[in-house]
Amino acid sequence: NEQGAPSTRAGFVAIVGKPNVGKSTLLNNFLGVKVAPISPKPQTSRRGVRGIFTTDEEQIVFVDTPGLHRPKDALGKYMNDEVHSALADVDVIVWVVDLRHPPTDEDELVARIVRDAPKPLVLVGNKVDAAKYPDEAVRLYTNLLEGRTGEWQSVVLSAQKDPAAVAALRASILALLPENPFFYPVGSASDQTREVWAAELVREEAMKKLREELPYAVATRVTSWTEREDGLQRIEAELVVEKASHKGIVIGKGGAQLKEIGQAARKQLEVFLSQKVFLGLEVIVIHDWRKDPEALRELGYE
Ligand code: GDP
Ligand code: K
Repeated sequence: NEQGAPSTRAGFVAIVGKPNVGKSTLLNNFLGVKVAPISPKPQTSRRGVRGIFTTDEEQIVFVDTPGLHRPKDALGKYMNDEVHSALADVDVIVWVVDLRHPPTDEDELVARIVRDAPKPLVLVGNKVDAAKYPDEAVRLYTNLLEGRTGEWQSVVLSAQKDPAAVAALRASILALLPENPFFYPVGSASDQTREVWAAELVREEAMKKLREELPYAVATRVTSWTEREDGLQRIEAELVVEKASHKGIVIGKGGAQLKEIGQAARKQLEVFLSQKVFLGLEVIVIHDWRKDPEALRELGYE
């Protein structure tokens, strides 16, 4: 720009579509290298953030669209302000459909919403790898957008099997974003997975509570991370100690210590993820893990 300052693009993107068309698969592959939201700007912290993709100059914040998870249930409150204002608030809408099948009622419901949304739209015909009549399907889905006045484009791909196509789609989305400063500052560890990031956060909280007792002897890892339909993030993590005697210290009297660690870590996770979190913590013993190269590698210490 005129001041010579580096200009950045950033914006909010909603991935919509009926269940099972591949939205989560697409999002996960968009993120590829996942970046943890470090500390959101105050005005953005209330959104349901699903993930963030950041390059040196660009940032996509993928957000939830309340009310569009189960289009069928939304039928009654279809013209519901919630969905419309959620979509009016984003910069780009990505509508995912499953090319293996022709549109259903649910697709038509979603189509009606996105057709009228005043935002750039990308129609993604997914699962082309398994579609018998992809061209025909694309035509049928495209027909549902008839009458749309706003800008739109379409792409056919396999979210699961074609990373190059997913990357190309991400590039087209980036090109549609407005000039904006980043909404989330970029963390230094931008090549972390969300699991590694969450494990580190749990470890930090554990270290705060255990500082005197166990300065270095706790490692953490996330063993599972699933997401419920309503957005709840269910995260299971392990605190790994070196000795059976350490286990008792981490757990504390009647489990009080572990409970405190869990509560503190859960609160942090909820702030950063802007989602409700269930955090399950377990303490396990791997004898002398700090001297065992394999254990170290497994725990993320290269
Ligand atoms: P969502 O409910 O829209 O988030 O859909 P998911 O991402 O959970 O995917 C639903 C199912 O479709 C899963 O079993 C995926 O493995 C599968 N799937 C997703 N993308 C593709 C694809 O490109 N090709 C094929 N054949 N299956 C896919
Ligand atoms: K899903």
